[in-house]
Amino acid sequence: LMTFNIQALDQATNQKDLDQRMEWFNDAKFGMFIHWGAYSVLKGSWQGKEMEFYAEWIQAKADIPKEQYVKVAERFNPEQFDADAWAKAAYEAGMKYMVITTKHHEGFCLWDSQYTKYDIKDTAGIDRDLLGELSAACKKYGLKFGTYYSTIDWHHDSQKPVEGAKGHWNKWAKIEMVSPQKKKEYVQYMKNQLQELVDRYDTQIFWFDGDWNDFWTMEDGEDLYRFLRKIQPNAIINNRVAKRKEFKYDFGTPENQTPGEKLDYYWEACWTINHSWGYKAHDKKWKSSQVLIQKLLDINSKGGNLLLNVGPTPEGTFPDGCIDRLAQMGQWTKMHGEVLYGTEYAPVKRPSWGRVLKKGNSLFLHVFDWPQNQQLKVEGLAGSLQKAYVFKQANEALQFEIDDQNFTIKIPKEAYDENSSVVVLEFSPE
Ligand code: FHN
Repeated sequence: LMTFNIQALDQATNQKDLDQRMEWFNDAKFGMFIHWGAYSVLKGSWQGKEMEFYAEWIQAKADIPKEQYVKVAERFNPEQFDADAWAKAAYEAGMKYMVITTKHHEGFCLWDSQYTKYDIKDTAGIDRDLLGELSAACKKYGLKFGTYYSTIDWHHDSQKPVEGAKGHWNKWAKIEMVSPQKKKEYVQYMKNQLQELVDRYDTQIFWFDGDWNDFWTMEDGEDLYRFLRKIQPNAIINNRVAKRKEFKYDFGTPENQTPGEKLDYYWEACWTINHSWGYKAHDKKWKSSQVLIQKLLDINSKGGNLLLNVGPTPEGTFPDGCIDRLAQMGQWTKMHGEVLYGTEYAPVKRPSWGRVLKKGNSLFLHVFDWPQNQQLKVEGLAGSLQKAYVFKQANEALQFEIDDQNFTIKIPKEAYDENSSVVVLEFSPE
């Protein structure tokens, strides 16, 4: 295997261009992930048995032979799909971009690709341009449109499961190329399809997945990263286009959990509202909107974005549990947009009572648990504090004490309510 030359890539990615490309993303803070495909038809169950693990892995977990799984894809029929409703729900939740699985590991394409018959047109007989409708709806609501593309492909004849692969990532997670020639063909297949996603849907975000296998996509001369830089220069690319452990361009994508500290590169965490990316009829364990908002703020306080996932039904609707969570998050983001978007990591010690965001010369103390002693302590703060007040109550200055780099702000009891869970600290310009 030719080693991946990350240094060679540096010429293709200088920090100034990267910062310029990532600016909208860095300000956006919050996006919607959509997992929708042939797997949605099965709703997480196979032959009457509810499967464990993610619904989009059902072909692997139930070990469904390819020819039998094609019959599942033939049943994909999103008769209630309403792109405007999806984009509107994302917009009203306060999300600034949307990333949809155009081809997940199963290999089924959510658009009529000229490079395969395994797509919505030739296999499922769907005449609608689903991605075209969705990218247009995202444009209407001012959302950036992004495309998830799996580098592993359980349907393509270039790949086969690694026999005897053990454990959680059973045989369909570890795949290998059947021959060097087939690998070349597959890399070209990917490039052809990614070109289609650019030409037809003007994708602004390439979201790759499947890097735990091999990063053949980044071998010199064949690497997808440089290819995409050329065909869609302003688009941003997640780091699973290679091995996410070594490769951090354009933005890193740790799964679900978030790091303890700020990362020294652009990054985004993805999370599900329940516990499966693809639709699982029996998974009703919806996280509360409070948990989701606190997750958003935790990630933002460490310099990252939250990509929150919805797994639509096979008919093309959002599950009920998602709709009300998204609406509740929208109420919060609408009220707190000023102290959320365009913020950045605040260089202070992370407090136990909440999370801190920075914007210009202000700090926003997002309080999750009001301290009983009515005092908010912020440690490791530099700068001269001019004014402290509860968000939207700027004319009621709060008392504060300074002890070296530790600030204690006194909060009157009447300020404690869920609509004013933010304290603003204004510092004099450095
Ligand atoms: O295997 C996929 C999984 O199905 C899902 O798409 C998540 C989303 O980030 N990514 C992979 C697991 O890391």
